[in-house]
Amino acid sequence: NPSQRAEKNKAQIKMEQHMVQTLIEIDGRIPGALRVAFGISGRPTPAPGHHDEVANFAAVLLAPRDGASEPMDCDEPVAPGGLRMVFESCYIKDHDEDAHFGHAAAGVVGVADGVGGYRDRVDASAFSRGLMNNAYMEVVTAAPGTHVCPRTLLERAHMMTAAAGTPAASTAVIVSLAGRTLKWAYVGDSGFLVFRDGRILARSQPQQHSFNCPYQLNSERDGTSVAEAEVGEVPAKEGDIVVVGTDGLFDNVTEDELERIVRMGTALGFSPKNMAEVMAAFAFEAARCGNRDTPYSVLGRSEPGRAFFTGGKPDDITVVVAYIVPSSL
Ligand SMILES: [Mn+2]
Repeated sequence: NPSQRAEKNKAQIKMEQHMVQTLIEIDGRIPGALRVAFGISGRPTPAPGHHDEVANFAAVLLAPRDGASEPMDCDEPVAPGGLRMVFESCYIKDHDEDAHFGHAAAGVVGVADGVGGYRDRVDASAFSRGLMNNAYMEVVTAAPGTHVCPRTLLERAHMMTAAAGTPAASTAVIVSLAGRTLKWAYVGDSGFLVFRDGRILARSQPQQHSFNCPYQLNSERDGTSVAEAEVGEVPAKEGDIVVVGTDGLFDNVTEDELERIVRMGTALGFSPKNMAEVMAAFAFEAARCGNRDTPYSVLGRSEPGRAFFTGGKPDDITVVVAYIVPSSL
């Protein structure tokens, strides 16, 4: 029916315009200091003879730290009262196959990334969406106050998604605040970082069969089982910042760059939303930059036949940022 098709086209164009507008808005929020420090474009040059305040600010705030002081965990007094998680997310679509969920009261967030190799056969976002929907439903229907075990949650979500015969495949990561402990479980290259005092305290290591071929969950017997998921935990502290994301973030932004964004964002009083947007926008720019080195290009160059491989990897970018705060706040 032509009029339905016209309506659909109109809706599509409207959505694309909205997306472009969103990107411009997010882009406008990348602070000038970050642009200087990371050499990305879009900042007016100061007039000759004028002091470059932004460059100065960047130099002071973003200088790489020396390795002198690792964060101390055990010898600090534990503050009275409990902890909770506040989180926000930013999603910049490419093929729109990423999915995420979060539940502040239960203290849990997760992201999933539909494997693009299924794109020409089935809806490649089916498994990632199913997985995150099922995880969310499991959390909302749990008794209030339940400490979420990410591995159990991922296992249940996987079982439900597979039982429905959901097509395609997905990587996934779930991080929870269970009492005063941060716990995680992940499969493939969706990952997380925990920052304390502006430095990385804990991080995921991608599970890959080969370059660009991560472990993945699917409905078949040949997929990865949640028994192979990487799991772990670390005691949480007020002020910890958890960043959970898909490879669209981690392939395009280095750990050092994320550390610097966290330090700058903390100094500027960023909300979790600010932090997520700046990270996602930075990943977006880096992905489209042909001549800079990214984690993707550095790893890619070690592959045969890719000696001159530079630049980023355009992809869906999902960033969830969770702050650990006192439960009284
Ligand atoms: Mn991806």
